[in-house]
Amino acid sequence: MKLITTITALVFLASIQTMAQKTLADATKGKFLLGVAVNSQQVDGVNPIETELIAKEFSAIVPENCMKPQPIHPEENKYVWDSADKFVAFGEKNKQVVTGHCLIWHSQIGKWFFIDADGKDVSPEVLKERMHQHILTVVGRYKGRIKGWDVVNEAFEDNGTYRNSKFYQILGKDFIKYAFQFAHEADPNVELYYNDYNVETPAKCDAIVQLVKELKAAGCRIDAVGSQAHWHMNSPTVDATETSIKKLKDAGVKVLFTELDISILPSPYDGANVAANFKYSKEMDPYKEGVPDSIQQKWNKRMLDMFGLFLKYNDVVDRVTLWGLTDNTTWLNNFPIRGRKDYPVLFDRNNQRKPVVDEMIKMAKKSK
Ligand code: 9MR
Repeated sequence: MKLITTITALVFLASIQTMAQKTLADATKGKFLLGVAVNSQQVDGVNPIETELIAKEFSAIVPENCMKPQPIHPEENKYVWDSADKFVAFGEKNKQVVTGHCLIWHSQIGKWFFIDADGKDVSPEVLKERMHQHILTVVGRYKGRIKGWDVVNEAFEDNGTYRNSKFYQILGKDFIKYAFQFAHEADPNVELYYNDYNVETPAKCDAIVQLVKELKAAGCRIDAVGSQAHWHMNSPTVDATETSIKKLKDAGVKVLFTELDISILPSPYDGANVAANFKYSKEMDPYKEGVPDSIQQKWNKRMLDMFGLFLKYNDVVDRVTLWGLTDNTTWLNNFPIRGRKDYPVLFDRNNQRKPVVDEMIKMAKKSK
């Protein structure tokens, strides 16, 4: 009898152990991909613990910076492939799904893209041809090795009007259609995404839905809308997020949560426009010495509420990607105020998985 009790106890302990060791990527398998944004140091193995966690804990990766127009195409006749090549090979080695980010964006793009030798804006024809060359070259290089591309990033303002970017000024809204056409031309099998932040804002969501309809009507391929999901403690609401998922689903596209992080800090600003920058003050950086338990519990609840939505809509939610591996490496330590201490992702500053991940694993296992 005693032996049986001991064996039962051992089996129980072993199963708890396996449960605790299971990754969130395993638990979400068949529901959606679990991704992470990766920087070049992590691909290079500068901190081997980080590199190993990325390989082990996630089923998909996206490059945090190295495939953006500026780093990959800094001058008209110069492409820099080194980091992007290593990034794609890293994903293949780890059997992860690789996404490209991003082909056309108003930010992190060389000034040369929009001007001629005299520094004047190029004509619509020249800009269109530069987009064509850029997209054919970049997408073409990784043809067959990348599942999908963020084709156009952040083309709308929060009020639903088109962002007055150089692309928009020179080509009007058709620059988006051209980008999707060129990407499809470069790799007819690759998935194509439109990506933006504050997708939960009704006016912006409606504008994106309208764009999806127009692209489809023009015969363009668009597989999904990427909702960046740079979220805060109180915004967006779970309801607003659910509404945006439903609207996109009704528009006939998949939904990807492409850059998920939930800032625990007070914020003077709710967007993700990288140009935003506010002055540092101690009041805006309250958790320098650690997060009080009551606040951590609130953050956990918020992460779990949103995760519940991803699971509920897993018929259309194809991927959830964290924007950064650890609290140490997150961009939010320097945005929109430089030099703060934020805690927005799933691994802490000691590269430890946060306890909330076990809760997420349990939720994923329970859901259909
Ligand atoms: O996380 C990226 C950061 O390292 C870069 O300095 C920044 C520069 O543009 O871009 C950050 O990533 C952005 C992403 O490419 C697009 N959506 C907003 C992200 C956070 O700014």
